[in-house]
Amino acid sequence: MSVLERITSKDAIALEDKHGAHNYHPLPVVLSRGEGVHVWDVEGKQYYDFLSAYSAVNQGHCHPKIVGAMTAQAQTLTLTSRAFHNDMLGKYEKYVTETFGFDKVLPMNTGAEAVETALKLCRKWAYEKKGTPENQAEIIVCENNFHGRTTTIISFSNDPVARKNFGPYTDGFIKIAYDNLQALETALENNPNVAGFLVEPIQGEAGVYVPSEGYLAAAKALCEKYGVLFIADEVQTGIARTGRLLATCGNCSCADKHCSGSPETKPDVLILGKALSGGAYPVSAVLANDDIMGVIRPGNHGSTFGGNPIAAAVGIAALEVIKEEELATNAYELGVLFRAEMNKFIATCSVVNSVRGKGLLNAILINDTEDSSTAWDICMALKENGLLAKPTHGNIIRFAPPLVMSEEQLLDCVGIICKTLQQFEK
Ligand code: IF1
Repeated sequence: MSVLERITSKDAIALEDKHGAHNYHPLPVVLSRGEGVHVWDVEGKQYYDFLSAYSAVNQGHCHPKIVGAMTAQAQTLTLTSRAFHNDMLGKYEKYVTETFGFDKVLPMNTGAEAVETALKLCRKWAYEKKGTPENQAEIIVCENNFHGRTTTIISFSNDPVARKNFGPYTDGFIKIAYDNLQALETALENNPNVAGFLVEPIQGEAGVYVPSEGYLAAAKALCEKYGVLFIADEVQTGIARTGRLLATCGNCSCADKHCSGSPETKPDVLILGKALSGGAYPVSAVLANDDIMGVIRPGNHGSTFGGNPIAAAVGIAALEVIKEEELATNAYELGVLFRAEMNKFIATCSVVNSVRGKGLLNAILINDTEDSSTAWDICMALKENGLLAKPTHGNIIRFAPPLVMSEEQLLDCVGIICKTLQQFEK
C-alpha cells in the first residue's frame, strides 16, 4: 500500500486495531493535517485542537518557523551521535541554558528519559556531594503523579492501570500527598538519605490539580533546609503553557508580562520536554547548575539521539516562537478569559461542577461519577461540533489548546463547548 494512498477514517482505525498494540483508546477521529489551532480529519472536517498533543504543540500545528528550521537541518545533517561534536548542539545549549537561567543542560529525547536522567543525576549528586551511603538514596515523590512510562517511573506511580503486572519495581522512592507541606517536612526530617523531591508544578494527569498558592516556594524552602534537590517536572507545565515560560519561573530571561520572576520557586533540577520542540520532534532536557550537573562524567549517561542537530535546530526555533509571539502572555490572558466565561456558564448549568487551571492548562469537572461515561460522551459530542478534547480520570475533561489562539477563536470555542454541554442538561 502506498503511503500516499487516500484512506477513510474507518479503514485507518481498522488498520490500527488489527496491527497495532492496543495500548491506547483514542477518540475515533483520524487526523491528517494540522495548522495553528486547527486540525483536519481524513474526510476534511475541521476541528479546534483542545489537547495540543498533551501540551506538546503549544506553538500551534506545523509552525512555519519550526518546520522551516527542521527541514533545513534535515537536509544538512541529521545525526552524528555524541561520539563526535556537531555544529548545532553548542548553539542550542547556550540558548536553552540562557533562556532558563541554568549553567548546564543535558539533552535527551522524551519526557520519561529526561525524568530518568533527573533521578540518576539526583542520586549521583547525593552519593558524591552529600556523602549518602551507597545505594541508600531516596527520592520523595507525590501521590497521583505522572512522570512517564519507564519501569522505574511506574515504580512510584499509584495508578494501577499504569503499574499492575509490570513489577518487580525500583526501590528508593517515598510517596507523600501532593500539596501537603506537612507531609513533605515529615518525610524530610529524620531521614538523612533523602536526596531530592520530584514534583509537578500542576498535576496534569491527575486532572489539572493546581496546588495551593505558595506551595512550590515553601516546598523549595523545605528542600533547601534539609539539603535535598528540588526537582520540577515541567514536561507538561513548561514552555508558556500556564501563562509564564515556566510554572516555576526563576531567574530565567522570559520577560513574560505576567511573570515577576520568582527565584523562590526556581528548581535545582528542571525537566522539560513536549513543547520544547513545539511537537515537531522529540526533544527533552534536564537543566541544573554546575555544582549538580558536574557529577555527570563521560560514560555515565547518554543517548544516541539526545542532542542531535535536528533537535537542536528545532529546540531553538520552538523557544524563539514562544518569545517572539509572546505566547506566555497570550496563554495567561486567554486563560483568565476562558475560566471567566466557563464560570458564567457553570453558574447556569448542572452538568459541570467547576473549572480550574492556570494559563491554558484547564479542566472542567463533570457532575457525574468517575466511572460514568458522561465525560467521554461529551468529548464525542464536542468532536461532532468541531472541537477535540479528551477525558482524564473518568469525569474530568482537560482543555489545553495551542497557545497561538486568538481571543476571537477562544470565544468561538467557548461557544462550542457551552452549546455541547447544554445538550447534556437533564
Ligand atoms: C501517555 C498524561 C499528559 C508528563 C509529565 C513526564 C511525561 C509526561 C508531567 C513523560 C507525559 C503524557 C504522556 C502520554 C499522556 C500524557 C499525559 F495524561 F498521561 F498525563 F500530558 F497529561 N512528565 N505525559 O505529563 O513524557 O515520555 O511521554 O515524552 O500516554 O503516556 P513522554
